[in-house]
Amino acid sequence: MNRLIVVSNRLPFALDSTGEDLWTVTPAAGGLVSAVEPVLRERGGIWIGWPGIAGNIPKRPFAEATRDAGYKVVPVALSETERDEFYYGYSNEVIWPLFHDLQNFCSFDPAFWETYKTVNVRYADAIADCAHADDFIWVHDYHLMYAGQALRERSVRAALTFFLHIPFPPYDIFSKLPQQQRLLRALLQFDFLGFQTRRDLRNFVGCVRRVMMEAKAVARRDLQLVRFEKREIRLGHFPIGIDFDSFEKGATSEVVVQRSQQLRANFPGCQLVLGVDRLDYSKGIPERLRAYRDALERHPELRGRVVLIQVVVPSRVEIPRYHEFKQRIDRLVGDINGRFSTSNWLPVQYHFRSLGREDLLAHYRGCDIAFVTPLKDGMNLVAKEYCACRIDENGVLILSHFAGAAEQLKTGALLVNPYDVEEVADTILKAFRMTDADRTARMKRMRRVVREENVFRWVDSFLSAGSQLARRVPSRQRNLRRRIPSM
Ligand code: ADQ
Repeated sequence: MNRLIVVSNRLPFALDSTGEDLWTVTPAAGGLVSAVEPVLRERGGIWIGWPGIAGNIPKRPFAEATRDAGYKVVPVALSETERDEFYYGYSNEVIWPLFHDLQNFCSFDPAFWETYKTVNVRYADAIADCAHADDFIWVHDYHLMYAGQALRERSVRAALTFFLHIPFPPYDIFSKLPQQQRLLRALLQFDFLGFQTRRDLRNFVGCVRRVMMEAKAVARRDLQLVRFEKREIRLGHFPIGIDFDSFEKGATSEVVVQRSQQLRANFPGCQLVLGVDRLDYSKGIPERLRAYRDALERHPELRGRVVLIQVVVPSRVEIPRYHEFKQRIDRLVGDINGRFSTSNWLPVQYHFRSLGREDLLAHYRGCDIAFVTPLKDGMNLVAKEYCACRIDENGVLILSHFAGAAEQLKTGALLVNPYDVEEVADTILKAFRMTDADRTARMKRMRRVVREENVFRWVDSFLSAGSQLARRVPSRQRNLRRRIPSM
């Protein structure tokens, strides 16, 4: 078994200073950590990433935080300017909005690209310092797309693989990126590229065909190859899943059952509609609120009989656009509650905070309808977590066509275009009126998919596709590697 080196922007925990030599360690949440952490814990390896504080990394708290990890943790340090220009700047004000088809939200500041490269080179140095020829290097996500190129320049001989957690946009949108060619060239330095869905893979190949004239894309049955600079890069789609059993088991625990009953008891006679999202304009929260308002306006039978529980986790609030976006949500919630509430019914319950795991599970278990309507999303784990927690096989999922999860859950979910306020409003009514038999039939189908295509299968299929490559790479491609000039 090759040694695994996982590389991501953030480590699976964040350090934070709470005063003179006082530190807190907060475990990171989210899909990447819950997918990859158990694998590294079980088989050992190395995790390289940033511990979430700008400036020097304090030795003692870092050592304490990583002592029992079960794998080696290698920190990468970022200065405040690097955090601002690499993380907030290029990653989250250029790539994130562009790859979610929201090019008007981009700030194409040339300084961001320079810092993005500098930081990616630092990650590559950290990898090169500890990598051996037969290691399997797995780089994650949009923050580190340039790392492949920096690794090639360092003649790292291990298998270089990359997985993109967010969507890959179509050419018409990607072509707005000033660094389009440099970025594709950098990505093509990896040996193996994984995407969430067929759509993303197709978009990537389309962009390679249009932008990289010297690359040749070849489709062979279920394998997609790109030939570039005398190398073969393999591509595939690997929809990320969740730890189904752990959500299902958690949802049966006594405390979760009690809290979900409590939640329901707070809103007697109402169906509960749940939105759970990070604060992000890609998640379509204002559009969802407008659709809910339209549903209450045009379908009076819903008034007093549904409650929307919208939970928003604070995220990237340092970026001004996120701050403005929160204010828009606040105003819409105020408008809906001001217009429709009665002495004993408040149509929107809005929480701006992160939920603990038991509360999150209690919300999944206790709510009749999940309202997951991103404008675009790589996958969307909330949709899958909701299904895993519906052990009663009841519950309706309203899901955006533009979430990666739609490809797998379309046989059970009510799919909507999140921009079509009227369609979404009518779908709320449809969900509200749906019979138990229909709910069960749909939920069964979705649970089967989420159970089978779980996170362990995701890791296994990526690693096994990649390990075939690790066996292939030494003989065929390593000889062909040559130094590639920096762009
Ligand atoms: P995210 O954009 O973070 O992930 P998502 O897949 O929905 O989006 O994951 C969010 C996670 O945060 C879920 O596990 C959810 O349980 C948790 N969460 C959300 N709101 C919460 C709350 N209020 N309290 C507590 N927890 C909350 C990126 C991509 C996605 C892709 C994942 C994994 O943008 O498209 O699915 O990576 O690849």
